[in-house]
Amino acid sequence: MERLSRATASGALTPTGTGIVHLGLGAFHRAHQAVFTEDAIVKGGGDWGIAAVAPRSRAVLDPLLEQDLLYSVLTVDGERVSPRVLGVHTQGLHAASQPEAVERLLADPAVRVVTLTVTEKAYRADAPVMRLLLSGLRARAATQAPIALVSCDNLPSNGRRLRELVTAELGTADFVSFPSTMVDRIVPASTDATYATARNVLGLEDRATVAAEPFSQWVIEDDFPGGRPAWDLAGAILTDDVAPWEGLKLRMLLGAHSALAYLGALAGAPTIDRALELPGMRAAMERFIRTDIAPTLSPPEGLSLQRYGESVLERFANPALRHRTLQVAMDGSQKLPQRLLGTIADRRAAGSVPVYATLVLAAWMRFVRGAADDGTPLPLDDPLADRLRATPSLLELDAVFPPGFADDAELRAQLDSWSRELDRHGVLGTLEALR
Ligand code: CS2
Repeated sequence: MERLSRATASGALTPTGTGIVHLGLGAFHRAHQAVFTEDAIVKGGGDWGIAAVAPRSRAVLDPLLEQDLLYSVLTVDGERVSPRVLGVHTQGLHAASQPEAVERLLADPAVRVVTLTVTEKAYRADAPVMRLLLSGLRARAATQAPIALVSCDNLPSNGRRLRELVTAELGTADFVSFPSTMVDRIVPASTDATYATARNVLGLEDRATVAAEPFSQWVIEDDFPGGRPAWDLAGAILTDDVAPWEGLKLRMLLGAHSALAYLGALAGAPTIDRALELPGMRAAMERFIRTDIAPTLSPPEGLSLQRYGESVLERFANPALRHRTLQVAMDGSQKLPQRLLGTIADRRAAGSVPVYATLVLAAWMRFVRGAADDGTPLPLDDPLADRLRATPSLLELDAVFPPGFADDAELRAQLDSWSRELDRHGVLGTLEALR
């Protein structure tokens, strides 16, 4: 079968220039920021083509380069598949082997926006991708050409986080802004099944395709000193306060996502939709959302927490996504603070013990021990894996838990009780008893 390329796919967008550097060429970027940006160029114009930088792995970069930087996004919803070929990328670079080329781009005044999807664990000055960003900014200081650095990672106040990191290393840099954003679209890692679907619907071989859910959302703090694409025309919400959106996404959507990942993996569910179908799981998730999470949130104006919660579970139920529980379970030590521990801390401060949130925490602790309920080994893919496995009492780990957790007797008692339940009855028996 012929390969997707500019020769085989007519009509793909050809940007007029490169205005954006994107760091982190994963599945998420290709189905989220790239799509918003292509739509923004089509609707609002501008030389906003994207130079995409793969930090370490060439697994996506090489196929993309072989395909003239074209790839397809397959929007999947039950049985329906809608393909779309994207042409918004103008360059593809490999940070580990081409650092100078990336630095030159970061210093180029024509580039006015940098977007990042580098995952939670890269927000430290010694992460290679951050070192590269910092050296690019040092070079840029010569012209002081305005630029916005846009974190698209699932961290609270992601813009402020990035600002603190950058200014601690470079001092204040007035030519740089750090808008916070909330990004949302479920985009699982591609598998052989995704490549096969692409062949079917495109009639072409696409080794860089991604499948994603229909839902897509981007809420952006509007602070772009060098201008920006017309993302608003592409459906993004430009605002001066991202915080309420971020709380919703981190605690409600991602809290429930991680809950399904750990409880599901322990019970042997390979994917998120299958985890949600386990007996008693949906009811447990509904109560987790309603009784533990919702009271800690102040939603954006006009948005109903109940409807948001329902829509989250509907999205997770999409059987076409086949999002692996083990993929979502990855890097728990980096994810749980913003997804779960804030909810627990807020409920404790209000005087209650969040029963379901504590069950999820107990499930993560059991997951860390490395075996599913039926004894099948479970991988621990986490930057703190060694420490997690070596620590007898995980609550004492201050790299993960805020102060106070370990001394909270009521919380410990609830957690111990769940751990005993899980030991005796597994996830399925525990959920059964909750019904
Ligand atoms: C997932 C997220 O892998 C994970 O941790 O929870 O990638 C999630 O699918 C996206 O943030 C949804 O927008």
